[in-house]
Amino acid sequence: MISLHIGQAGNQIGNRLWNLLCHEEGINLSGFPSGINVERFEECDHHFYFNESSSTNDNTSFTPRTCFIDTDQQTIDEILSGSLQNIVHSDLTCAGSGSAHNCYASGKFQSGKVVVNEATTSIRRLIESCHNCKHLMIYHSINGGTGSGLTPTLSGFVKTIAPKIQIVSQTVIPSQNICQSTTAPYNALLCLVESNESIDLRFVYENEVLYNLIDPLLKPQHRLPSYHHINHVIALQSSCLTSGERWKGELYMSVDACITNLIPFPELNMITSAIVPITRSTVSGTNSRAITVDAFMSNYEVCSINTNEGKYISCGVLYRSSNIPVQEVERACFEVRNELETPFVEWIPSGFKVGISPQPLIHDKMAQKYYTEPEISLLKISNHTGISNVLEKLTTDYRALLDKRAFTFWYIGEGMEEGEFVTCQEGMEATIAKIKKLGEKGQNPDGSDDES
Ligand SMILES: Nc1nc2c(ncn2[C@@H]2O[C@H](COP(=O)(O)OP(=O)(O)OP(=O)(O)O)[C@@H](O)[C@H]2O)c(=O)[nH]1
Ligand SMILES: [Mg+2]
Repeated sequence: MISLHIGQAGNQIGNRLWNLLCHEEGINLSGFPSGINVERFEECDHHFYFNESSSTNDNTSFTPRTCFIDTDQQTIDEILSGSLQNIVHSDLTCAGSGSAHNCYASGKFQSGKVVVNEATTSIRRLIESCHNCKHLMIYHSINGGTGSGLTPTLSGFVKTIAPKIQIVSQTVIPSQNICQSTTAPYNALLCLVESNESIDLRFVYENEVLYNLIDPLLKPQHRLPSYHHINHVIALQSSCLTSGERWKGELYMSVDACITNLIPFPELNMITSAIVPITRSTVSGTNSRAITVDAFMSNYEVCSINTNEGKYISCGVLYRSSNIPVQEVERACFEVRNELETPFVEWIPSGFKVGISPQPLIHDKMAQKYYTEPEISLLKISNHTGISNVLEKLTTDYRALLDKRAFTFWYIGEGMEEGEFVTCQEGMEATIAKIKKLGEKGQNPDGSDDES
């Protein structure tokens, strides 16, 4: 796995991610075994996230297989002078000479141009440094200019030089009710449509939803959620997703299997997730049945999707616990699907992919202050027809700006063609129509209905 952190949000999430991964794998922030939990360290496949090297005195050290990229030097300086300074050195970073000032076209053309050669060289070197690189994970927000404009170029580059690498993204999309920048709808839609072919699976997050989820956890300590807190949830999602590959157990689920099971058609690649019982203030149970039922009956999703409306297309459930019977999990999933009648599309008879990691979820020091470490936790990842409402809201905002041709001169001035705006809108409208059709009763994926 190679991790790319693009733009300010991507870099800040990266900061939390590598603090967490080092802590849970038993590696200190200088890249050496920390000696804290020897068992956890020894049972882990560190090669999933790290490159290993031996130094002269036979000390094994680990280097994150990652690159921190931004058009803005300041973001990179913060990484190089922050908590990761002894493990992320400047050869794992690429900085430009000025931000893309919230304009996708600048991130794609002008500001992006300054950093793109160095970034592609670094990515090529990272791919060559792995024995058999299977996945690349991109962390970014698509509200600003760099995370939206540079990502399609870099993911397209990876698909050109290494088409077999599966690209997964952890994408912060504009929130429905909080204003983050006036041009966010353009940046987001242009990026989503342009990178749709190169990104195989995309996990989406809305900051507003994350704030609301974790606010009750912080209230008792009179704290308000900050990026620090919500970035931890995004980092935790990656940690849970890959936990089964790093600590193999009886029912292990690979990232590959996850992609195959979740994506029935390439364009339906937007996935929502929920981590239970982390993102809530009360723990309703400590067995797999209780948390499975809770994860499906309540809404802990990290984007503004209502899973009680619409239908699941496919779904993955990944448990983390050192003591969890496979039968109990299988029984819980059966119950959710059949007895509680969770709505699934009719044309996928078995909508679950199940995995168990024997390594329980843990938090690094910063996060231990706010989050609990349950004995059993569950990451639920869903391809759900409700994502069409999220995309529709974004498209409505995009259309409102475009109808007035507001701000388009900035984009055209940076090198975009005016026609691209309409093509993008039409592309997204077609995707939304397809998702909605899939949720209609008796509707087959090819658009025909059961009676015809
Ligand atoms: N979850 C999360 N969201 C962030 C963070 N920092 C910024 N954002 C969100 O991302 C949006 C802008 O994205 P940035 O990542 O700052 O922009 P950028 O990709 O650096 O692009 P430019 O600054 O325009 O070149 C902001 O409006 C925020 O909504 C962060 O640390 N975590
Ligand atoms: Mg920036």
